[in-house]
Formats: sequence, structure tokens, C-alpha cells
Amino acid sequence: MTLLIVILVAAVVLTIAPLAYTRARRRRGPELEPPARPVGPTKAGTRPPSTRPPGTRPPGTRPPTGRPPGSSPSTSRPPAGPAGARPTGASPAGPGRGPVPPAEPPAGRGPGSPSGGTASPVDDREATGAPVEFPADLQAEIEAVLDEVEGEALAEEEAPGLAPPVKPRFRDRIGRARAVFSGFLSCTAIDQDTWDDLEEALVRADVGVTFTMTLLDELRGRVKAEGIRTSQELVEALKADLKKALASADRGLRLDPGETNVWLFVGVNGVGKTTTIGKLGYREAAAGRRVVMAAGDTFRAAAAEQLELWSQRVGADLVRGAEGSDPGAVIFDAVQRGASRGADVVLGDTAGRLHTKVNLMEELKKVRRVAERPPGHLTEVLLVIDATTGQNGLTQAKLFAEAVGVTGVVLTKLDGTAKGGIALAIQTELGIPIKLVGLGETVDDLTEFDPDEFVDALLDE
Ligand SMILES: Nc1nc2c(ncn2[C@@H]2O[C@H](COP(=O)(O)OP(=O)(O)OP(=O)(O)O)[C@@H](O)[C@H]2O)c(=O)[nH]1
Ligand SMILES: [Mg+2]
Repeated sequence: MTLLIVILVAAVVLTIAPLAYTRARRRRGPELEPPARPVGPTKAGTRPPSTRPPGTRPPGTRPPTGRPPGSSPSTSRPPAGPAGARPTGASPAGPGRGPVPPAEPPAGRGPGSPSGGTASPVDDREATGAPVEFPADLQAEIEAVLDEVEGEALAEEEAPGLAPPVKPRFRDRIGRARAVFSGFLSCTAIDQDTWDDLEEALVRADVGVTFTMTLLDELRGRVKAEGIRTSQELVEALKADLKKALASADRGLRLDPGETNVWLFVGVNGVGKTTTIGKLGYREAAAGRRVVMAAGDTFRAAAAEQLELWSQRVGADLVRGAEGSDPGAVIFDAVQRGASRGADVVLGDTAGRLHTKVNLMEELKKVRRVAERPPGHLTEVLLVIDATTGQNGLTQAKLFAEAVGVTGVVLTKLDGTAKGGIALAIQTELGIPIKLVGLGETVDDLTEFDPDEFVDALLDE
């Protein structure tokens, strides 16, 4: 009897055990199958989605080995756009012109995904896409394998760089400003008409009345003193005077090695701050520097989205906040992120402000104070001025310089205006060096301000 009972129990155990094992396997899924991961912009403090195939991450975007500390503004890395994230052509168009790279499917193998196999009708959690739970030891193993795979992909991705931007020539871009001087340049002798033509050209170029008068007086003096007789000699004397007026000791952008340099961009609405950050970020990344972009213009969501497009193109980290959130907090978080990633420079965007709104200027002062706080190392506050606004730019420069201190000017849209003379007014009246010039909307169209090249482009036939 006892023997019969033992045989029966053994038979039952042998039948049930394989069934139970099979069910357990179905519930867990295949070994090392990762859980579905979220997609979209990642919050600092969470693991970013592993959506990138190898070879698609631009340089300067290696994720930290540990997980970043939590912060309120969200941070994102460029998505794995197959082409959009890494321009290779010599003259890529700026964001907004080309299509936005499509978002890639999440790495987690969700239901119906090609690599995830077919959803098992046996397990409804898989069929509905509900997260699959893993035992702690298995989860650790999964993380280790994913880290290894991602590490290999990064090593591959960081090798190639961005194609350096192609420097535009002033002469090719400032046709409208050149045209203003055509009457003066066609003079064949030095007579009253010549002086009238020159005065008119300087005024139309928006050099400013004060500077125009000073310049004309000085030239008349030189004509007498140096015995200048031909119009050609007069043009050469004018060029020399203009170059002297624009000569400035320091036009370089300060970037201290080993520091989390912060460059803030300020200026009124629509002057080109965000576009300049995009172009400059591209240039810095192409030179092998790690760039973080901070969407400090929190007044409208579109501003952060515009910067996000640029960050994707450049391969820079982006830190942004919710619409209407504190811009200082965004800059703070961007600096922290830059420091933790060993970034060379944080490019801080700010809202376009009307200089008449004192409270907005106060906010900008606050942003500056945040940017100065270690580990932040504020090395540039660049005032972006739209050259088409002419003398109005001078008023802006005065107000911004008073409020936040300005280390240099970026003069944008010089390609579409006759009023390039504002460059002279800013430098001669305020003593603020023009450091960069925008000569168009694409990523290539930002260049250092070379006064000699500028003056020659204006006045050479
Ligand atoms: N032609 C030309 N257009 C430019 C240049 N720089 C910027 N732009 C254009 O100017 C427009 C405004 O540029 P944004 O970068 O959005 O200006 P912003 O200062 O950030 O504007 P807000 O965010 O509204 O304060 C965009 O259409 C740019 O493409 C330039 O150097 N030349
Ligand atoms: Mg902007």
C-alpha cells in the first residue's frame, strides 16, 4: 500500500513540474529580454531611452556613467535620427528648413514590434504592452548587457566629427551695404559732389550722425595735409580711417580650459539669439568641444523647441524647462549638467526682451548671477543685434550693457541690409567689440568680425 502511494505521488510530481516551469518561462519572457523603456525627452535622473543604433551619436554627447542627479528642467540628448543629427554636407540648411528627423521606435520590444516577436496570446501583460516584471538578479544582468552594448556603440559613434562650417565671404553677402557706396565710388575727382555722395552714403549706412561728422572732418584734414588728389586716394584714406576706428584689441570668444564656460546670449525679440546659438554651437562642436545648450527662453514653448532642433543637429545636450518656468533654474541646471559631463561651454539662450520693461531686465540680471555661480564660469555675455534695425541697435546696446554687462556684440542679418554702418557706431560710441557677424540663416553663416575684410568688402569695386 505504502509503495502504491509513493508511486502515485512520484507520477503526479513528474507530470506537474514541467508544466509549472513552462508557465513560469512564459511569464518571464525569454532570458535577457529588456523591459519596455519610455521614449521621448528624458528627465534628469532617469535612464535615457536606448533608441540609438550604433554610429548615430554626434560627439560630445556621451552619457554619464552614473545616473545624473535629479533636476526640474528636463534634459535631452539628440535622438537617433538617421541623418538629421549629423550634417555632413558643406552647407547644411538651418533647422526649420529641412525635415525634422523622425523619432525612432523605442528599444523596448513592445507588442507587434518587428524585433519583439509576436505577442503571446498566453500572456496578456505582453499582449497589452504592460511592463514585464523581472527578478532583481535578472534585471541587474539585463542592465549590465545593455550598458556594455551602449558603451560599444558610443565608442563607435564618437569617432567621426561634424564637418567644419564653411566661412562665408563678406563681399558675397553684403551686397546691399556695398550698393550704398556705389555713388561715392563712381566719383572721378574730389569735389563737393564727392563729399556730398560720401556723407549721404554714411548716413544711409546708419553709421550715425556723430561718427559721420567726425569722419568727414578727419578726411578733409588728411586731404589737405597729405595732398590727396585722386578719388582713388580718397577711398584708400577712408578705408584706413574706418579700419582704424574698428580696430579693437580683443574679438576672440573667451573659453577657459578646464572650466564650465558659460556664454549668455541676450537681446530683444527676433534679433537672432537662438539661431546664433545654433550656428555657434555647431562651430564649437565641429572644433571638438562639448556643448550644452540651455533653453533659457521659457516664455514660449516654441523657443525651446527651436533650440532643441539645433541641439539635435549639433549633437549638443539640451536643458529646457516648462513654459513659463524660471529661466534661472534652466541655466542653473544646464551648468550642473555641463559640469558633470565635462562640457567646455554652456550656451545660454534668453527670452527676447523689450528693454523698456524694467522687470524683464531685472530677470536677466538674475540669470546672469546664476550663470556666474560656480561651477559656472561666465566668460561671455553676447548682445545680439539685428543690423537691419540700424541706430535702434545702439539704444539697445546701451541698455543691455548697463543692465547685464556685455562682453561683445553679435551683429546679425548683415546680409540683408544697407545699414551695416551700425557696426561702426556700436564700436566707436560704446567701445563694445563686435565679435561675430551673421551673414545668413544657415549653419555656415556665422563668422568672426574681421574689420579689414568688412571695410574692403564695403569699399572695393
Ligand atoms: N538673413 C539672416 N537671418 C537671420 C540671421 N540670424 C537669424 N536670422 C533669422 O532671424 C529670425 C529670428 O531668429 P531667432 O534666432 O529666432 O531670433 P531670437 O532672437 O531668438 O528671437 P526670440 O526668441 O523671439 O527672441 C529667424 O528667421 C532666423 O533665421 C542672419 O544672420 N541673417
Ligand atoms: Mg529665440
